[in-house]
Amino acid sequence: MENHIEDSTRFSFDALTKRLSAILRRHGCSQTVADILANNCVSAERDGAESHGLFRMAGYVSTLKSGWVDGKAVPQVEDAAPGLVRVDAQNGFTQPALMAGRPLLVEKATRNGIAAIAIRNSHHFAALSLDVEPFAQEGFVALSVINSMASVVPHGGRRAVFGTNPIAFAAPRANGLPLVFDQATSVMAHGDVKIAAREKKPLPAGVGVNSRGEPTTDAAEIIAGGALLPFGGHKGSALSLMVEILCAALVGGKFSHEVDWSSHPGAQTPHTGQTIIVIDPRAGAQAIAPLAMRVEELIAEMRDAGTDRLPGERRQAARAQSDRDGIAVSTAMQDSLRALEME
Ligand code: NDP
Ligand code: PYC
Repeated sequence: MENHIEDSTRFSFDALTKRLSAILRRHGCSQTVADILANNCVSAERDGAESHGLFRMAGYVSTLKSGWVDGKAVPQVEDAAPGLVRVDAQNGFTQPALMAGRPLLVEKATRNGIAAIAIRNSHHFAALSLDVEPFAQEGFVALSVINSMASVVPHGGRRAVFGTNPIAFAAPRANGLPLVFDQATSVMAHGDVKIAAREKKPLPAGVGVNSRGEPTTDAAEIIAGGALLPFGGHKGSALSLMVEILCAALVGGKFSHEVDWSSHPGAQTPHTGQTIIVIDPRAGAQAIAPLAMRVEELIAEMRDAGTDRLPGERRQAARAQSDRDGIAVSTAMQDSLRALEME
């Protein structure tokens, strides 16, 4: 399907996924990995997650070419404990590792009421919402965290130690699509800073500092040796600290400040870890109201209090439009994809 509007063209999900998969294959991914990553990237674009959709393709290709990541890695799943699955991604991407460990994780969460997956030796360069939402679609509550590369100054600190370290949460709703939030623990995601730098747009005050540690609203200065700040001062900083512990110390991976890709020029994907905790709200809950109904009650109260936008609603609206009309791809992005097809 193609449908031209202004300076973009709309493509079907499948057409775009096939195209991205072919690019990833061309640059060193196995067919399995290429299909999983392409699906993930197109899903983010479909959901209006500009900083983690097609925009990431150039980074994936550059990283594959640098030899920093193994695009053909086969993840090793370990049955670590009754409530814990560990996966060694073998220096591959995180999404195939999650896919490999998922059946055992769901089995354990169903049997125990709760289970976690701890993925190490992995690269995540994507939107975290896509990792948790499918669990809520199956009736589970899911919470995931992921660390990245040092780009955020801890509260009170003088240099970047934390990654932008997002937290994503998903819960089923009785009368709607799952409730999902997905947010970096920095004031702004690094991807959005890169987009602002490309478009030469000033950032709001309070996003980051330059290489001398002075406040700046220039995105280019943040990228060139500057750093981001955690959202909410010491509170966001504490959440980012927790993400580091859950994604490095717990899983056996690197802290964001330990990611050193200097020997692989062109590398962009953080080589870190991921943790997902999955809870089955149906476990032992015969005597209490179903969680999905209670979520609905809370949302009704929020609406009554005046809330007109829930987290995830913009994403859902973008998805609905993409499903209806196709996914809009700008002319500039089409040029960029064409270049990756020729490289
Ligand atoms: P945003 O600040 O844009 O949004 C964070 C959350 O708040 C979303 O769930 C969003 O819902 C919701 N939201 C935004 N505005 C409102 C509002 N006015 N009222 C109610 N809810 C609102 O996200 P970030 O910039 O922090 O993160 C962007 C993406 O970057 C995420 O997908 C994240 O996973 C990704 N990322 C990935 C990293 C990695 O290492 N892989 C590192 C850092 C970030 P909605 O989505 O509907 O707008
Ligand atoms: O946008 O902050 C970000 C990011 C880091 C790694 C992947 N995305």
